[in-house]
Amino acid sequence: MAPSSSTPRRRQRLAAAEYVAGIRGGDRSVLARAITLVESELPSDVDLASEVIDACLPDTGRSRRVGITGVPGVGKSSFIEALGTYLTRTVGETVAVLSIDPSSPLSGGSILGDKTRMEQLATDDRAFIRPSPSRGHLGGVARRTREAMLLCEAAGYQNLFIETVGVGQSETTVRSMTDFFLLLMLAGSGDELQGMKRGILEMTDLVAINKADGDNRTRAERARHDYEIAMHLFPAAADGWNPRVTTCSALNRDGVADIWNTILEHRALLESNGWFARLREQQALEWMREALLYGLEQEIRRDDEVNDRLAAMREEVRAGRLSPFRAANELLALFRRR
Ligand SMILES: Nc1nc2c(ncn2[C@@H]2O[C@H](COP(=O)(O)OP(=O)(O)OP(=O)(O)O)[C@@H](O)[C@H]2O)c(=O)[nH]1
Ligand SMILES: [Mg+2]
Repeated sequence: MAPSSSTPRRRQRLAAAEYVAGIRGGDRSVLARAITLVESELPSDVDLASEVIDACLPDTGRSRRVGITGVPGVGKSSFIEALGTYLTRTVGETVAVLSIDPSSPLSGGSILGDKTRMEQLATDDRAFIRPSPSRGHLGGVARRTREAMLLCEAAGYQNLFIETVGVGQSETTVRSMTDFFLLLMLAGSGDELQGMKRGILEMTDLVAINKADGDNRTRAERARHDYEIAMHLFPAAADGWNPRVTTCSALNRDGVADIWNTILEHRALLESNGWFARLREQQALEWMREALLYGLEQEIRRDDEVNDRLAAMREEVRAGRLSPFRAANELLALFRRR
């Protein structure tokens, strides 16, 4: 398939039933078009998108949802290529890959980068790769990723990988929509252990020190040891899973099968102790909360009076003449009075 142009082409929409039938039938081009539909901000598309998602919902929930994070360049895409092809070729399962990259206005570039870094997966019949929606703030991107994920599930993909750059809030968002959270790290100077946001480590199910190859192997083993000690100090998680630390080489495809077995083991544990159902409930509730906040924000943005007042108030707040809290309350009151 030729890389698609980044200029949005307005293609004709299908009817809701056509999207649903295509998705259920595993038609990748219809799936891709349905994802474009849920990514659309056009009010006329929003209702159609909801209709498609509602119809797909009964077919969702059966995949393994895995979040993969780590700093730029740690090897997330290479790892997904290695694990993805392991699943499609050795295990014989299907894989869909989505990414969240809200920070980068240039993600048009990284899309092409990802396609080349996932060369084998990109041309694999059992895989579907969807670049991140490049526009919009995290809330919007998160909503669209969640919905894209459900569409992929309805299309029958057994494993879903969501890649996110580990530099901000996006990990929390990805954590809230996945079952298993994998953090890729590099063996560094050790300073990063201190600098590492504890919050990210605490929500991680598995830390994998990547690029454990060549001269780097020993350092990777040492880093593994350090992280094991650091994570051991965390209070035990309520779900009964003890986070682990391992090493891998996405380049040489070492350790990838072991990591997959860990993901399966985690799933089996959570299913046997009842936490898996709770996890999925939490994901659904979080989706609702996000959709509600997002919808409200959109409504507020569409209100001209509120927007004019908002523009004026920004100046007042910036100059310190008005408290941010008062400004927000006044805007809400104005919105309610409409
Ligand atoms: N030696 C070695 N190099 C690796 C390994 N995994 C990835 N790389 C290299 O590291 C570079 C970055 O890899 P990517 O897979 O693009 O990393 P990424 O985390 O997806 O990067 P962003 O998407 O930009 O955040 C590439 O040049 C890879 O070839 C590994 O296990 N060993
Ligand atoms: Mg990448």
